[in-house]
Amino acid sequence: MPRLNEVALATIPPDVTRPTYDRGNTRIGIVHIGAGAFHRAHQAVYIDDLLADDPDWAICGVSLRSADVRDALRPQDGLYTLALLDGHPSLRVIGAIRELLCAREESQAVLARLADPAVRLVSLTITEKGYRLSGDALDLAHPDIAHDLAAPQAPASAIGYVVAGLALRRAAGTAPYTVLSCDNLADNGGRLRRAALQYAQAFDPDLARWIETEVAFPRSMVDSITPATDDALRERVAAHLGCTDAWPVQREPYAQWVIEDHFCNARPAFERAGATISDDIAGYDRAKLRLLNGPHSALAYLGSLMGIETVADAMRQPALAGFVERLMREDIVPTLDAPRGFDPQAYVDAILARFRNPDIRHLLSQIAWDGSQKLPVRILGTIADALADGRPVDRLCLPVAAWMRFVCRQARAGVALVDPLDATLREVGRAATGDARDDAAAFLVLDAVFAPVSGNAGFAEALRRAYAALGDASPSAVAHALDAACASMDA
Ligand code: CS2
Repeated sequence: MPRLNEVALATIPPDVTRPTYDRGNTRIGIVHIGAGAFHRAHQAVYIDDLLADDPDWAICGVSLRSADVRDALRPQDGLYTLALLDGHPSLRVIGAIRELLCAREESQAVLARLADPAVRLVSLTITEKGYRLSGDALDLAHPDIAHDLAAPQAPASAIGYVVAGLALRRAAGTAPYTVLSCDNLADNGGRLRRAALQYAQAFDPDLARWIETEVAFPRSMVDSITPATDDALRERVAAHLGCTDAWPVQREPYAQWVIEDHFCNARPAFERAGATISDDIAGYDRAKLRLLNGPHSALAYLGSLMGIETVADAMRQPALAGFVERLMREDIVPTLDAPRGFDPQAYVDAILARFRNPDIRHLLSQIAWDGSQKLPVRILGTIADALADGRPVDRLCLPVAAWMRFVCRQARAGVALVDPLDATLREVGRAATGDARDDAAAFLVLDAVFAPVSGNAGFAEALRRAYAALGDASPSAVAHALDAACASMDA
């Protein structure tokens, strides 16, 4: 079977949507760092919708370390297939990515792109851990950051590249690019800005001042459920297209992108592709992180302990589905500062329906990755707010306790965790005895994880209760704890 590329594009069946614009006429205007599945299923699709009207915004997709995406897509001229998962999955070939680079192997080419005046936007999806933060500040001791500070012109980290590119532009008298974080972090733009300033300050205070006054770091909220690519998808795409695609992507039909209206250089007309440009995105941001990502992580840890594989399967378990719904409506919604016109209960309804979508096989194990990075933004901030308002946090603590049990179980089984704190977590997990007081104390010293509730005695007590409530963390013990958590709140 031939490989998907510009030539093969002419042979694919007519029901597959494809670029309506002449790709050869487009110009690269965006460098995107972290060209993984989420970027390709989300932001690149919005850009694909815009290129017919404005060809100046094609994307150069950069992976920092792995050459896998470049090696899969370069032979395909950057083309790949998006499957939209609903009752009748539809396929679409996306043409927005014109160039793929692996920074570890092609550092000079990445820096040259960043310096190119035609590039006016640098966007990022590097996941929570890619920001190299410890609590709210940049982790200057992280090996990548230490490496970059010693040789800022030859960086390894995302922050290192963003700042190196800005330094080249400043030296050349080129206007800076806007830096747009598209990760699931509260105040993602603000955090990235502070990290970039802290980093630049450490080796070139003049550059830091220039960045501070000249460069915009808008915040954004991104949303679309994007299960990892599997062989079933590759086979389905090949069978339909009549050519192979080494790395198609899949997602639910729903997508949302809210972007703060704060740019220091030109920008694409995102709103024409359905994105929202807003002055105030903090409300959207918080609602999404707390009401979608928080419950996702709750399902991931509680569901994994119960031996469940996917989000949709978890939603078919009455104890789990009932618990998560109560968590959302009664514990999380009161902590939101909802944007005007936003109906939180309708938003909950929509999220629950998305979680139940039977056409999506979204593995709980994928969501369980990087718990040490996700829990602070997804659940612990909610707990901190609830405590400050004097509301009960017992139910909110159950997913956190389930994460701890999950860590212990993986550690005992000798299974590596996908988590930057893997080594530490495995040590804590191996030493755990099941005693709520001792185990909670061992986890609570992980400052970077528990920063939002640091030193709060009420939280520590509730966490111990939740941990004890999970009993031996067997499926039946977890189901019992979930029922009991709902019943006790009714009493
Ligand atoms: C998920 C998110 O993997 C995870 O941790 O919670 O990727 C989630 O599917 C997206 O944020 C939805 O927009």
